[in-house]
Amino acid sequence: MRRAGLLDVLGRAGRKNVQGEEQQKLDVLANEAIKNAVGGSGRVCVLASEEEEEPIIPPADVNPGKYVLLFDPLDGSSNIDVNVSIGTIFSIHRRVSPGGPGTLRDLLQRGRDQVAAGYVIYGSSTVLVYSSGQGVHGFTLDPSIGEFLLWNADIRTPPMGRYYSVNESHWTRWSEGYRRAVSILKGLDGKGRGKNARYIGSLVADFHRNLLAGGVFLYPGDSAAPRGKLRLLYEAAPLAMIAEQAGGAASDGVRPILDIEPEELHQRTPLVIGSREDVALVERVLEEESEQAERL
Ligand code: AHM
Ligand code: MG
Repeated sequence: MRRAGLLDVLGRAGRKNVQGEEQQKLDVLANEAIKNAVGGSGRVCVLASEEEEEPIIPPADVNPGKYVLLFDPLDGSSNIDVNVSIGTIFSIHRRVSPGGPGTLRDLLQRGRDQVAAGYVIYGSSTVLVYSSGQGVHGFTLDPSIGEFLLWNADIRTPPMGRYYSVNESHWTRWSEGYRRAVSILKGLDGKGRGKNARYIGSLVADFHRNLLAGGVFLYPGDSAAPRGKLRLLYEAAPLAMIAEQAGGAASDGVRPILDIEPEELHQRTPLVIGSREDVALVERVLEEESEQAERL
């Protein structure tokens, strides 16, 4: 990616992925790179990618491993061509099927059962953040030696944040609950100072900033897309594990993301993620609004 503008790897690949979204050349390259690196490693029995409709079975000459990998090879595709931070998100489960090639059942597990999850950001520096259930650890790539070096052994997120991050151009399609929640985050209820707005449009980068500085990221469902845009298994669940492990929270507006039982591989979910008290505030407002709607 660092040399993307110098090679013929920018722009559209000329085909659409399973979500019906235009694939970029780098989406396709990143997908192949991860499949090649992990698929043949002997550690996984099945993989699933945001860019591929079906589960990916490792080559037949490799013994199936005991883990399962789900990944979004390049998150923030619309930012690739404009040199804005993008990333890779990964989610790792232990297989539940007894042996042989992995199955759909291995892939459709609750976020709560992840053994590890994390992301890499390709930003002003390349950063890896992961958790295996004992806190969140951050590493920075030192390009002079080609190694990731520990920069934060125990990342904690502030209980309440400075930022709110949401694509407000969708305001007219939101429910009354989301409109009121975002109004409060902006301080329009007159009770607090309100938060600063920050929105990059790359989930990994928006999430990472809010993880470190404190804040809440929202991608609501709306009248055009009731379950929102983001994918449960490739985006929401792995970042939810990081958020919770760092002392934050992640919700679909009603329940913790990590408790959702997935029904299909490319399932979407509304996402409210970040500082604990901010996520709780949004959940509370949504609940009040739905109670009021029931009374009417
Ligand atoms: P992608 O995985 O195809 O890149 O799509 C997901 C991205 C997220 O990184 C980001 O939060 C969101 O889409 C931005 O969407 P929008 O442009 O609707 O705000
Ligand atoms: Mg993505």
